[in-house]
Amino acid sequence: MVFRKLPGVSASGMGLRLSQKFVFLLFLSGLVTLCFGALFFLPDSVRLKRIFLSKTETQPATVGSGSENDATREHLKRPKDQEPPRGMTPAKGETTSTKLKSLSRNPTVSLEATEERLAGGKAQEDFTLPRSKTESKTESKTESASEKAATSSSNRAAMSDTFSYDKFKGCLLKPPLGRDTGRPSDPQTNERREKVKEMMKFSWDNYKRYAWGKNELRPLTKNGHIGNMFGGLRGASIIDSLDTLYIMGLMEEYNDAKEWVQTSLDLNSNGEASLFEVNIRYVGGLLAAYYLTGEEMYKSKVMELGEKLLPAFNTPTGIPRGVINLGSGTSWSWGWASAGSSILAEFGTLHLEFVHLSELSRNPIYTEKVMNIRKLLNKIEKPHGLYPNFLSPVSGNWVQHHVSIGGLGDSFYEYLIKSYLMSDKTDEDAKKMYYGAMEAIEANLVQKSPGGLTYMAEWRGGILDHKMGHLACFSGGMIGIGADDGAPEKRQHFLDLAAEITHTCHESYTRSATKLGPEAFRFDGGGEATATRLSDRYYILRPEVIESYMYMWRLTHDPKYREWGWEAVEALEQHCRVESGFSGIRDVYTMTASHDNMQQSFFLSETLKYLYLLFSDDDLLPLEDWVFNTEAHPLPIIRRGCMQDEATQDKTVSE
Ligand code: DMJ
Repeated sequence: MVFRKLPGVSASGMGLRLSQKFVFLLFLSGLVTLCFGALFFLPDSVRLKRIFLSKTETQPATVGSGSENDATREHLKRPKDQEPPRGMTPAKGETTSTKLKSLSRNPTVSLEATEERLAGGKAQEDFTLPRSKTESKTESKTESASEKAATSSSNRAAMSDTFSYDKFKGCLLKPPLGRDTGRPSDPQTNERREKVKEMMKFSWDNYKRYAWGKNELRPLTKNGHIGNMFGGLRGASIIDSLDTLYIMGLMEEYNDAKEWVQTSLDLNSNGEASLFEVNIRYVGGLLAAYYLTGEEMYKSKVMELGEKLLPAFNTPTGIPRGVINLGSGTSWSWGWASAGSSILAEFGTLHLEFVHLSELSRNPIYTEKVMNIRKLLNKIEKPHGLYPNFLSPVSGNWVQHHVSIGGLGDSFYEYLIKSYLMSDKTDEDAKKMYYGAMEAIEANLVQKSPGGLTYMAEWRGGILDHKMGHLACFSGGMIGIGADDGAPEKRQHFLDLAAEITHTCHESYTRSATKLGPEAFRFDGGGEATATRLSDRYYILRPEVIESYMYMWRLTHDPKYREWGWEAVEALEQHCRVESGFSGIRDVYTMTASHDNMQQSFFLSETLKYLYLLFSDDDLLPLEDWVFNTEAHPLPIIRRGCMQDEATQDKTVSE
C-alpha cells in the first residue's frame, strides 16, 4: 500500500506532534517488553515459548573429564543413510535440509540432556538433539467415536467382567518367589547372591538418603537428578526398584517405596515425556508391582497413567510419536529422528505393557492400539525382510534404511518373541514376525570375525557397519528364549547362536582393563570386540550383557555364566562403587576411574535384578510363568483359558 501526502497532514501520516510520538513510542516499547517477559511465565509446554526461548538446561556439576562431550560430538554426526529416500514426505513443518542445519549447529544441548539420552537406552542410542516441533494434534486423525466410547469411564463401569487377582494367582504354574525365595543350596552361590543383595541395599540406601523422590541419584555430588525424560514424573528409581526390593526380600525398603508411590507419586504432571521410557519404567514397574503383590493401589495408578499415554497414538497411521506431554496429550517426534519419524524400538516396545493394561482394565483399547502397530508393520514392505529403525507416523512408510539389533531397533524384536510367550504361545502373528525377522537378521547382519567371534553388524542401506553396541548384547538372551519355539531343525542352531553372541559380549568385557564392557565395540580397524573410538569407551551400568548371562544360565545351566556374572560383580565393585552409590565410568580401558556421577535407575531395576536371578534357583520368577519387560519388570503369562474357567475362581497358589 502507498501512502499519499495529503495537505495539512504531517509526513508521518498520523498528524502527531513530536512529544505525542515520543509518548506513543514509549508505550509501544513498554508493551513489547511486557509481552516478551510474559513468555517466561508460560508453562513449558506452550509452543510460543519453545519458539522464542531455546531450552538450555543448567549444567549440573559433573565429575571427571569429558568423554561424554566426545560422545556428544560423535552422536551429533549424522550417518549418510539417514537421508529420507526420494519421494518421502517429511512431516509437516520439517524439511531434511533445515534439520541438517540444526544438527550441525545446535548449541543448546546440555551435558545433562546428553547424558540422559545416552542412558536412555536401546531406543535412544545414537542422537542427541531436541525434538521436532511437529505437533501431532494439528495433523492427527481425531479420536474415533468408538475409541472415545471405549475410554469413557462409564463404559468401563458398564463392563461386568473385572480382573480377579485371586483367579490370576490360581492360573500361575508355580509360586512367583519359589519354594524358598530362590535360595540356592550351594553355599558359594548363596554368598554371591547375598553380595548382590547388599549392592542393591547400598544403592537404595544412598538414593534414599540423597535423592529421595528424584529420578536418579548422583552419587558423587550426593544429590538427586530429575532430568526431562519422564515428563515431570518423579521417583523413577523408586518405581524401577519396587519389584527388585520385593524379590530380594528387602521388605523395609520395599515398604518405604510402596508408601512413596501411595502418597507422593503425582501423575498429574504437565511435562514432555518419552512415551517409551515412561512405558517401560513406570507402566512396567507398576504393573509388575501389582502382579507380585496384589496391591490395588498399583493397579489404579497404572491405569491412570495408561490413559494419559493414549493420545500419543492419535496420528494418521496410529503409530505413536516419541514424545508426549502428559498433561495436554500433545505429542511430537524427536527432533533428531529423520523427517518427523517414529522409532522402531520405541513404538515397537509397548506391546507387553499395553496388553496388560487391557487385561487389568478389561478395556480393549490398549490392545487395539498396539495391534494396529503390529498390523501396519506386518503389511508394509520390508527391505530384505528387515525392519528399518525410522518410520513416518504420517505416511506409514520407512523413512530411511538403517537396521540395528542394538539401539533404535532392539527391543522391538525382543517384544515380538516375548509377546508370543506372554500370550501363552497363542499370538501366532508375533511368532511369525519374530522368526521372519530372525531369518532376515541372520542372512544380513550376523557376522563372524576373523578371530571367530560371532556378532550382529548394523545395516545402512545395504552396507554393513561392523559395530555392535552394548545394547545389542541383550540379543543373546532373546535368541536363547526364542530357541525352543523355532522350527525343530533350527532349535539347536538358535541356542548355539545365542551362546556365541553372549560369548562375544563377554569378550568385550574381558578385553578391557576394568573388565566392564564399552558402549560399542567394533570388528574392523584391526581390533575385535573392542571400542576403537574414544566416544564409545564409557559404561553406564547397563544390564544387557548380564541379562544374557542370566537367560543362558537358565537355559543351559552351564556354570560359566555364573562365573561371568561374578566377574561383572567384582568389576562393578572395583570401578563403579563410590562412597555414596554406584556410578558409570567414562572409560573402561583405563584403571584411573573417571565417574559420570549417575546411578541409573535401570541399574536397580535390571542389572542388579538379573545378577540376583543369576545366583538364585530357577524357581524365583520362573520363566514358565513370567516374561521380563525390557526394563526387567516381570509380567505374567496370560492364560486366557484358565482365567475364564470358573473352577479357578478361588484357587490360589500357596507360597
Ligand atoms: C533400559 O532402560 C532398558 O533396557 C532399555 O530397553 C534400554 N536401555 C536401558 C538399559 O541399558
